[in-house]
Amino acid sequence: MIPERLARRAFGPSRRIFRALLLTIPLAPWTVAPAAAQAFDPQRDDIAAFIAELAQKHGFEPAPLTALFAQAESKPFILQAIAKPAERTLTWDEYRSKFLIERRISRGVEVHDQRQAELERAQAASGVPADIILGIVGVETFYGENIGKHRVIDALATLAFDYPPRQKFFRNELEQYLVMAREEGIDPLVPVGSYAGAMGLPQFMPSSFRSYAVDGDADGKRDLWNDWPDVFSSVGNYLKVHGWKAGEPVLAAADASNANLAGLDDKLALTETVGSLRARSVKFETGLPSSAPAMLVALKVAAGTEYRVGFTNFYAITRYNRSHMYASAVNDLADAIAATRAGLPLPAASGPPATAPLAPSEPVSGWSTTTSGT
Ligand SMILES: [Ca+2]
Repeated sequence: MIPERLARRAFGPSRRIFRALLLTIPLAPWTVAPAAAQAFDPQRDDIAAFIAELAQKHGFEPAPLTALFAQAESKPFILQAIAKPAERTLTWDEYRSKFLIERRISRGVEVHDQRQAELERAQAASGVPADIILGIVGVETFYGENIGKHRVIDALATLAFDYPPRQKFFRNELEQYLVMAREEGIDPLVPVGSYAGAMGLPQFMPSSFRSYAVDGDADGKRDLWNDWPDVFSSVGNYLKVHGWKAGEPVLAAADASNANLAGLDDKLALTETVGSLRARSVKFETGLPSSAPAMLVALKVAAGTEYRVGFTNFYAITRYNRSHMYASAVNDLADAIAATRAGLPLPAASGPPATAPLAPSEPVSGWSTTTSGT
């Protein structure tokens, strides 16, 4: 699954960065995994304690949980995948070319044409354009073609019990998963997802599923594996809850070649406004008012740096995956799908790269957001 390896988008929404931690512990003992999958021993102290905790907190019967964990397997592949050092940081043009391929655009147009009414309902409910929803699902799983092949129970239990660096995060996700399965009437042995437990077409982690998944077709179930209306509505709802503003743009191409970037904050946050960026002589076009929150997005390309100005909706997409490049790719895929549907030429791959360097005090590495998904 090339996109997952490149982008390390294994966590879907709410994923966290832990690459830096991994790089400091390359010889940690848990990376020396057994060769074959092994069933968990539910009598193991930490697993027995986890079962007791779930029984106390959520009223689960311990016996079925014990039987469940006896059927879950610790997977060496998952431990290897999670501990794999991040690949070289891709430049934006490299990253973009992985996602903005002709088949991903044309398949997005097909899905739109096949499911237009469902997309329009999701758009009406959330304010998020259908093409952005398709952009997310297209980047995440190629519209469901790459949803992952690991049983979610195996992925989460392996990382919760056999991967100490992230055990707190994954024990919580495992807990959320078991509660989710009970709420949704799902056999927890059945769902599959990424090696890190991201589920379904939109790659929601269990905590995100419980908080943001929506029953888009009102059939009484939230099904992000098979039910397209639920997928579309859930992606729209996730972005809406994370601040999407209906009718507003995601970003604008920018010329920062003569801009004053001194002291500009490189955080993935709306630290500027349309007016403050203009005051720095960043040139871009938007109908948004001067007071509108904004951020300068610096995308490293082979020939220099391509600048964009991201607005509130850009920031909302980064709540799905905390990466400038991810949000930019979703935007560009959405634009390409929209242009193709309208019979227009594809938007330019990128603007002319500006070569103006950041001010010396700027942490340049902080600008080149890695593809490590966060
Ligand atoms: Ca449903």
